[in-house]
Amino acid sequence: MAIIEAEPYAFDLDPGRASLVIIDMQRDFLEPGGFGEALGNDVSLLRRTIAPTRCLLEEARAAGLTIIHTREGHRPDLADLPATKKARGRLAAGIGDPGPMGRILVRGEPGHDIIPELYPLPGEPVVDKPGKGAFHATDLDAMLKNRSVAQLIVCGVTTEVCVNTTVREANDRGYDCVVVADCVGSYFPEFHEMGLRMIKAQGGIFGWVATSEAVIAALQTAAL
Ligand code: TIU
Repeated sequence: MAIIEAEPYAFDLDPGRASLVIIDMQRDFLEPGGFGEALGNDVSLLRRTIAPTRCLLEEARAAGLTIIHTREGHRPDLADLPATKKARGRLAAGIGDPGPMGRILVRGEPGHDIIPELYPLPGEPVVDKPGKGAFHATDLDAMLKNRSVAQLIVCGVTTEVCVNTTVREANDRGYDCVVVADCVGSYFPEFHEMGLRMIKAQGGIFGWVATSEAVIAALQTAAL
């Protein structure tokens, strides 16, 4: 066990039962020309998460944590794309349509893939998810249970959308979640701030919030 200095109070990390879950660090959200930009967003706002997430990923790999990556996207035939999700935003170029990085949010297209800085190693599961939450219509819960994972250290984008949805899903399934403040990001700074406050309020109603520095310190202590 190791202690992560966190809010609203210290988190007892059990590295043998913890997973680093990196949510949707895809080119479609972090690079120009993808889905994020199609929605009218400035993708540069998310890019500050890359360097700290890379450091944490390397430490988590060294500590032997289960590493899981997720990607939001759809089958090439779009059979798993709700009509409502396709219609939302009345976008000129939306999900499934061609863009500078291939068909937007479609599996197998360049824009759908994970950014090179955080690319999964062979053996690290990648969960392809059609929704905002990583548990909806995926085998994530089964994979975590098969590995006896009970604690999730959560990074990724965006704070108030896929990160919050996933943490809420995980919380209801009995997982303890630590959201890493500098490794999650939003196109809206105020939503990022409130997204973190919503998680840790009321005694940690959905989980904990910590810095990557604090998580790395705990991982290094556990390794001693
Ligand atoms: N639009 C937005 O903020 N996010 C998403 O659509 N997906 C994720 O958060 N991954």
